[in-house]
Amino acid sequence: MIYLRMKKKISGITIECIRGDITGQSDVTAIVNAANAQLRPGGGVAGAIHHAAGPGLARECRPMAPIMPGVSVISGGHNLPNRFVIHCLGPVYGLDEPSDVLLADCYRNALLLADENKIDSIAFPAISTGAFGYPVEPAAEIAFRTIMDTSPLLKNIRLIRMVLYSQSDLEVHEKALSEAD
Ligand code: AR6
Repeated sequence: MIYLRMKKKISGITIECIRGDITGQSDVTAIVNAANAQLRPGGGVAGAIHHAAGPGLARECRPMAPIMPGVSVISGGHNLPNRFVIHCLGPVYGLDEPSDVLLADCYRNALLLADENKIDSIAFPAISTGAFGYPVEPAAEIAFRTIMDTSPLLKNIRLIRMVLYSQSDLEVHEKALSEAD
């Protein structure tokens, strides 16, 4: 089967979706962590990132915690193949309100922080759609709408990748990306 990677270009920035593991994105400068407020390892994406990065990541993050929903902070990549990790606290669906605004804040703040740090390429997981319970369809629409709206402000980022863990999440995101403008 020939697999075509879903891509779109806006303001000179390539936006794409792939199926994969966020810790396996060795060709991007920064990966985004779907963090907890304490910036501790935890499960899901955060567990995988801290496991791959090693204990130095949690040590570096400790003084920056706690963070509020929608906020992003930056650290080094430690043993990851990426130079930086941007840690975002997504909203817990139905608890941190307004969830849609807070989820959009995550994507916007992560992109602006990356751009300030002269990062050229960044990979995101589907923030809040795991343990935090955000339904994947609206989360995908918010992610791409915010990425599209923020892209014209970015001076350094040239690649934005969404990394989806399951085939069904990939399909939902491909549809949302094709419909976003
Ligand atoms: N690579 C890419 N995507 C992944 C990976 C991976 N290695 N592992 C899971 N996903 P979650 P949240 C998908 O729960 O909802 C943690 O315990 C997963 O299928 O990691 O923001 C933290 O400590 C889902 O679609 O993040 C926090 O307490 C998406 O990534 C809390 O969970 C996000 O799932 C954060 O919850």
